[in-house]
Amino acid sequence: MIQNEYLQRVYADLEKRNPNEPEFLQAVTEVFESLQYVVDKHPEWEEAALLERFTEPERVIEFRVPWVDDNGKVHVNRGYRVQFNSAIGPYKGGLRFHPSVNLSVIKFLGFEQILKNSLTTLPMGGGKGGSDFDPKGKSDAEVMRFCQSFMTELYRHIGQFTDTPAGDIGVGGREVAYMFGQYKKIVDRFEGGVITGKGLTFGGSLARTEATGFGVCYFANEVLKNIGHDSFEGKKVVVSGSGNVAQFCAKKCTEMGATVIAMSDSAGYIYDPNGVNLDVLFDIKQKRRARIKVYADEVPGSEYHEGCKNIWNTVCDIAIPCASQNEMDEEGAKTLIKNGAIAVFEGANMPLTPGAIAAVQEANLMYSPGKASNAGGVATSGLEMSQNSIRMNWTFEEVDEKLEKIMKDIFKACYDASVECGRPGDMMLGANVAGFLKVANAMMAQGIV
Ligand code: NDP
Ligand code: 2IT
Repeated sequence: MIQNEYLQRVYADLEKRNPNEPEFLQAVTEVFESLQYVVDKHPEWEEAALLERFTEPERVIEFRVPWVDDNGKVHVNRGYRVQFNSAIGPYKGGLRFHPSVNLSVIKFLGFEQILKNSLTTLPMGGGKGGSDFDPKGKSDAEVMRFCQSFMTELYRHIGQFTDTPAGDIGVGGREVAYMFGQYKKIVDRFEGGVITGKGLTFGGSLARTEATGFGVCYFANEVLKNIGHDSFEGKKVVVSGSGNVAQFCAKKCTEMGATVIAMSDSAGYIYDPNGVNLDVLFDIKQKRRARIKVYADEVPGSEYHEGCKNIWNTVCDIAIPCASQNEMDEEGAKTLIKNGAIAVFEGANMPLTPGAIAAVQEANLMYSPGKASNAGGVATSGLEMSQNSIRMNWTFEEVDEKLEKIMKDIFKACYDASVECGRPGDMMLGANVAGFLKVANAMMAQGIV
């Protein structure tokens, strides 16, 4: 519940003006519930209409993306880029290609990205984009033609000092490469810093592919150590999803001594009591682009269950949702709690519904919001841009070391803010407050823009 009068008024107005944007309103509510711990100390924010400006994107771009499939049929998708806030740096954030993409989803992601990027300690503003295009089942040639058409419009809005996109759901190395190729052809310049997640032979950074998933585990490890006086050692972990974030999250927590016993895709989940064989999983997902069901056909002792949400019925110590927004509802969270879980760390953006967050917090589980625990991906995108600017490549170890330090620093910033607000260990509160204060300070300094 938002108690503060100013925040209530801004929210009521936002709700009135954006009635068809439930995901965006959900993300704002979560943040406002935290900001009420600091807003009273800053009457100057209200005078400067700071929260009204903070919740209104600086620019929203929506465009037509026509493309031709392998049979010569013409398709039209919708493209988006929401350039939300540039107070502390150029807009930065991924592109999502998924049929569920709409303006509400892109605005919620762009809004979260402002605070996440602020937490990384790097100079990056917040933005997000994407399309309702579904890359699933499309040939490489179709994906290439779509990416080229998408970039033929997007190119005029981006640049290393303006806005730097990257990947997200449905956008990985293949898509980033096609988009970079088209950008380079149109502008006739090799501008590495225009997009991140590039291939290693054309300006990509070692460890960017691994960064989000690894970062989630580095952050989780800090929470386990400092708040729970515990570690991943010997823990049974459930990781939902089986895409980029889930794969490398599973890899790192296995390295840290845990056993990953279940993973999913949008159709269902696999259970492997012996620990998911990541060589097999990576081959199925990265090389064959096949369904996770194939894993149970190939690995003796494992099982496949239809329905991705049922993954939360698996008895485990730690749950790390790494698929999509609202993938864990209150019922899922309560089942985890009943089964004795000690922690939920978000790998995806906003994977827990408000009811699930309330249940997890009430039961006193360790919890981290995505904007803190998955910030390692965009942080390493920032490191990719740094390398592009200085025209050098750091080793895997160098990047990984910087990533780990950034995740530790984010934990500390969130923890310190939670202490200052009188709720030590509340990582949601800490992340929102620490992320916001830096942006607020910059916005106040820059005048009414
Ligand atoms: P991928 O496209 O690589 O993988 C997404 C995974 O989630 C797939 O297994 C997919 O299954 C599953 N999934 C997607 N939508 C749904 C849904 N509605 N319900 C259930 N399962 C679903 O994406 P990423 O791994 O890159 O992204 C995962 C999450 O992490 C997203 O929330 C993203 O915003 C966030 N994130 C990503 C970062 C990055 O660097 N890539 C950085 C920070 C956060 P299927 O194949 O069946 O669709
Ligand atoms: O949600 C995210 O932080 C991402 N998809 C990564 C964004 C980026 O610019 O690397």
